[in-house]
Amino acid sequence: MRSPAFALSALILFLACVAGAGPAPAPPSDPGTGDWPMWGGTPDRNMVSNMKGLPAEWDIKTKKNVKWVAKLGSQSYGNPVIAGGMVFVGTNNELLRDPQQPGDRGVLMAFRESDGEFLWQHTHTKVEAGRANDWPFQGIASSPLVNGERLYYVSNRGVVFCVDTRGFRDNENDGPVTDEKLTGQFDADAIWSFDMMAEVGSYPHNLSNSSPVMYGDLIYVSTSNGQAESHVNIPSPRAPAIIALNKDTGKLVWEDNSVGDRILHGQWSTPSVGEIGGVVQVVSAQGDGWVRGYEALTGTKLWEFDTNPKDSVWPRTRNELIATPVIYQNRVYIANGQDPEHGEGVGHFYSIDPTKRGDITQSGLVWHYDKIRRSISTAAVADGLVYISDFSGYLHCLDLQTGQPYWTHDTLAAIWSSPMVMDGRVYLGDEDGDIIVLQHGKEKKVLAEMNMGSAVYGTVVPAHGTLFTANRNELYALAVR
Ligand SMILES: [Ca+2]
Ligand SMILES: [Ca+2]
Repeated sequence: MRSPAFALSALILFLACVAGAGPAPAPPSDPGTGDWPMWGGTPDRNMVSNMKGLPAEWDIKTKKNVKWVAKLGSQSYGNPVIAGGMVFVGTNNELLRDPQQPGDRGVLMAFRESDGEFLWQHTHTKVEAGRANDWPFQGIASSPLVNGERLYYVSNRGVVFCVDTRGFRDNENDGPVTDEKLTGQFDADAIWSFDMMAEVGSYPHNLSNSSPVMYGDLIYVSTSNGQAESHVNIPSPRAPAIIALNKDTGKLVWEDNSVGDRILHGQWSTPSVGEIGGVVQVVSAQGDGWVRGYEALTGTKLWEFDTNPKDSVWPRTRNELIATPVIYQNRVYIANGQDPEHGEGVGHFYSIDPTKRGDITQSGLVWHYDKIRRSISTAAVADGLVYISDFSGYLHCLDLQTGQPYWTHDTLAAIWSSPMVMDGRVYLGDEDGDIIVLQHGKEKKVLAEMNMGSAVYGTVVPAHGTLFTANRNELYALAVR
């Protein structure tokens, strides 16, 4: 006779087969056991790691707890990822590692994780149309996704690249792309590329910024399609806001253009993936200020949520979405805000129920926190608490269930980066170059504050007991000595 447990597991297996379920999604939140292979560590993009033994303080002058420092270009907006014994980060070309590749370029650099030795770089000249699509000296803002020996990112030219993490150091030129002009040990081995400007008509506004995420055989990126430099029209209103590409071939699998010609400015958010109410969804924050959820494998739109009050007016009170949506226990958490060049203003932060369908602006509203300013930060959700920072410099600690604040902290500087919860602490960098460390919990307690010498635009991320973070022109590895 079958045991009830056996019957139950057989039933679950049966239901999974009936539902045509794809591969299981990655577990939620970084387990803290090794690599940090993408923005947010895991596809749910929750800025939380279970890693222990991380440094609570360091000093870049005395080198206390500084494992190594590597030079970057003069402006670095790409958040580092760590995988396979390497660290990958986007920057610009002002370091000029290779005189054969001169001038302003976007640059992806690879370093050895153990000692920071430079391994290889992939450089891209600027888009010929100029600052309308590709702002001078901004470099590569995309945080790569690493899957095995394949690395995916979006260049400053709006091209999705798949490259070999080993470059040409494995003495193999991986294809289909095998016509690289530079094939030395410091050069990148491209595998395939997908030009979003040429293939889907994207017109990135000022900057292509999207960090890829993956589910099954698909890679998801937002296109950055936006307004013309004049801000009076959308040159490419039919271009999709989000696309899905096959990870092996780079072929387009699905696309969606629900946003149409309603883009307020640009589209610089990054998609997330998670299982929500039994359905694997891609969640995408788009240029009309709406967040949308899609069935991951088919691209079928499931829901959409407006993050702006209906009576708000762009640009004074109506915002776009630059932050990344965080998926946590059948909810989506996201703040809205504006391009940092627009300065400070009112903001909104939401807990959304993405198990609802259709226009869920009312039906899917779990709670709304309106005591936040404009934000481009991604949330961290842990132990019944939500941490979210804003561009006016405040870090807010909210109750997960109600959205009521436990405390706020003023860093006294603009914040571009995102709070990271790990090892019982919250880490957050600001534009003054300070990284603040607070105690994780309902009581506010500042533990330490370290200056990094120049603005910190990126987030502090962990791998193998070491913290990695960049200031404008240097990449730091920080570990307890
Ligand atoms: Ca190779
Ligand atoms: Ca190649």
